[in-house]
Amino acid sequence: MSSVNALLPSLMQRLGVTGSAYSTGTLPVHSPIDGCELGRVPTHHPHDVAQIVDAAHQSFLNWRNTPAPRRGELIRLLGEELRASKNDMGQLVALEAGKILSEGLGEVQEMIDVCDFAVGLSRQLYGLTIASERPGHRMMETWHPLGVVGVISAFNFPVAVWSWNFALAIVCGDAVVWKPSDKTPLTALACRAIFERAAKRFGDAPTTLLQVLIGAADVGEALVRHPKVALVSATGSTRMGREVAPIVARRFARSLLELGGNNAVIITPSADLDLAVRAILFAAVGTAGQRCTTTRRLIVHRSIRETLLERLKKSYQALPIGNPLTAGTLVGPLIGKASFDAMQRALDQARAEGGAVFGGERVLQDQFPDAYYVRPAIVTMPAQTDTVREETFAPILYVLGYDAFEEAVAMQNDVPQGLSSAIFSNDLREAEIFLSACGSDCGIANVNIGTSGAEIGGAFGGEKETGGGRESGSDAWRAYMRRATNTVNYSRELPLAQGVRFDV
Ligand code: UN1
Repeated sequence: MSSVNALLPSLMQRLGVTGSAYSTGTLPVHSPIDGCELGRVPTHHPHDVAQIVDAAHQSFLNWRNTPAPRRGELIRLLGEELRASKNDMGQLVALEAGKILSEGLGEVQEMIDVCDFAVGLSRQLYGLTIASERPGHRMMETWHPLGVVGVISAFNFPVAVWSWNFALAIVCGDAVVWKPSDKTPLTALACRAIFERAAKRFGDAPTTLLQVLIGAADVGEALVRHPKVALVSATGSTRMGREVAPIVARRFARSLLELGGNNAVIITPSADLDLAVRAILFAAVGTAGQRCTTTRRLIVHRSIRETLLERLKKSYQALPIGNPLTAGTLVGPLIGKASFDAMQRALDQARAEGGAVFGGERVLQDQFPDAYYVRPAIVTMPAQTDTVREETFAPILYVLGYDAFEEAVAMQNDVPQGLSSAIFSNDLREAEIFLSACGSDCGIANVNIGTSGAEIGGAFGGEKETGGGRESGSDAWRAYMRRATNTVNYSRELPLAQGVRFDV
C-alpha cells in the first residue's frame, strides 16, 4: 500500500462511504499522485439507466410540489454538511484528481458558495407581469420545475461543477442523475453520502433526488438518449459536446454545454507587470494547466515581450512541482499518461510549426514512476498556428507578439473556443474596448485579473465551441426551469388580440 492510498480508508469513513462501495467493483480508480490504485468501484450498465431515470422522474413529480423556499432548506443543509466535511472532501479531491490541497479546499468552498447562492434563489424564482393589450386581462410569466436533469462532469472539477448544477436544479424543483468522470467516482460517492446526510436531516426529501451513475461513455450516452431527461448539462471536451448535443437536439430536449476553452491574456504596454506575472502563473500552471479556464495563450505587446518572457521563465524554473499533498507544492501531477502524451504531441507539433519550447519535460519520474509530473511549458510561437488554436489539457502557455491593439483583440478571438479571456492594461480605452461589443468574444472577459478562478456569482460558460451554456450564478437558474406565459381574463368580454374579429 502506498502512502497515498493509506490515507483513503479513514477519509472515506469520515465522509460516510463504506469500504465495499469502492472496493467490490470492476472500475479501478487510480490516484494521479503516485498512480496507486485507490479502489475498485461497481459500475452501471447502459441498461440500468432507464430504471434510474424513471426513479428520478418519480422523485421529480413529488419534489416539484414542495414549495421552493422549503426546497432551499435542503440545499442549506447540504451547505452545512459540506462545511463540516470541507477538510476531508478537499483532501479527497486532492487524492483523486491530483489537485494541490489549497485548490481541493477551494473547490469545496465553491460548492458551499453555490449552496448559499441557491438558498437565496429559492425565494427569488420569479417571473414578470406583462401589460396586456386587452382590457380586463393580465399577462404573466411563471417558472416551473423542468424535470430530470442529467449532469455529466469532468475529472478536473470533480465536485464543484456538479454542485453548480445540483444546487440550482434542486431549488428549481428538479431531480438529478449525475454521471461523474470515470476517473473520479470516489468524490462523487462522497458527495452522495454528504447529500444523504442533509436529506436525512431534512426529513421528507424523495430518496432518488440524486442518483450517481458510474461507468464509461456508454452509460453517459444512455442518459443523454433517455426521453425523460429534460436537460443534459455536460462539462468536458468539445469532442464530447459534439456527440452529446445532436442526440439531445434530436429529441428536442435542452442541453447546457460547458466545453473546451483556449483562454488568452493580452498584455499591453501599460500593464502592471508584477500583477500580470502573478496572475499568469496562477492561471497557466495552477491545477497543472487542467482547468477549462487555464490561460493557454499570452498575446504580448512586442515592446515588453522579452522582459515578460524572462520574468516568466525565471518563475517557471522555480515552480515547486510535486506531491500535491505536501505543503508548498504549487504544481501537482497530470491526471494520467494520456494527458502527458497529448502534451508531448502538442509540443512536438509546436516545434514543427516554428515554436521554441521552454520546459514541458517529465520530472520526478524516479520518485513517481507511475505518475506524470511535468514542468509547465512556455512556447514562443511565430504565429497563431493550428496547434495553438487547439485546446491541449496540460500546462502549455503559447506566447505570441503584437504591435497594434486591434491585432491583439483579433488574435484573441481567432480561435474556435470562447470561454475566458483577460487584458492587463492601465489604459482605460484599451480595457473598455476589450470589454465592448468589438472586444473579446468570450463568455468571460476580465481586466487586470487572470482567466481562471471565477467566483460562483457570475454566469459561467462561453461561446462558439465552448458550447454556449451558462452555469452557476446570475440567472443561470432559468435553464433548470420551464417558462409558462399565462393570460388571465377577468372581464366579461372576450376581446381577441391583434383586433381580430370572430363574432359567432
Ligand atoms: C472548469 O474548469 O471546468 O473559474 C471549471 C474557474 C473555476 C471553475 C473551472 N471556478 O477556474
